[in-house]
Amino acid sequence: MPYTANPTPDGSRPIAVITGASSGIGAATARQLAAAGFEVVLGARRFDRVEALARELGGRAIALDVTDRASVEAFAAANPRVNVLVNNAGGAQGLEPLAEAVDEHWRTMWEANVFGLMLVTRAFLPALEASGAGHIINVGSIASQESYAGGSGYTSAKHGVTAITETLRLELLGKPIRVTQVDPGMVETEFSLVRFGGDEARAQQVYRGVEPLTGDDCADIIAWVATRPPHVNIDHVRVTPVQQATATVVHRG
Ligand code: 8X3
Repeated sequence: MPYTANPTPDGSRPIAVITGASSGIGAATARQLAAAGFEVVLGARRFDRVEALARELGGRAIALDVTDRASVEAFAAANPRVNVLVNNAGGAQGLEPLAEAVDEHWRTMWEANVFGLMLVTRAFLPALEASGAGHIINVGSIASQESYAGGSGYTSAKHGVTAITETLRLELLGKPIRVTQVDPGMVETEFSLVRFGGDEARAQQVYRGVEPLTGDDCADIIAWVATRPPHVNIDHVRVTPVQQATATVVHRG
């Protein structure tokens, strides 16, 4: 659905920065925000993919590792103006019970989903405030609100995202910055393939008998929240396929 970006207070073209923009929800968000009139700045580790997308959308691509402070600070320095920041980078690794937790999986998940979120947000806060009408949109997960067996590394990291979103809402009160969290359930992207280390058969099982959300379904919500009037703050949106009631209760047809 087409939405239209709000005019900026200084009349300049609004700029949206999207992390993890090389695929899935991030890439779909870049497309929809560009269609809404934003100039899009795409950050991702896979620079070749993000560069091609930026070219297609008339935006800019920058190599970005959200877990690396120097990379994040260079990314922010290259983008002194920003109106909307979509913190989408993140993901899951493994589905082991805590008794068999894999240190490297936990480190990766906490670094990407939590520490990286802090680094990017901290780096862009001055520019978001200076814009006069900034917006931080954190992409969480159904795992930001629920726990499930085997998921403790990912669910604890995504619960951390919720804590950060809620904290920002308190700390930024009185400043012209909106804060939103969008929590999707089952979305067919590279998420499960990455989680299961490239095991396609296992990844496909996750969506067996379900019509999952697409990256576009989530991007539609992100574009919608980003284009509400500047005084309206959508705090939280949770979205699942109609066949998914909770993280673990799914109707498979
Ligand atoms: C992905 C949803 O249920 O695999 O964020 O944690 S779930």
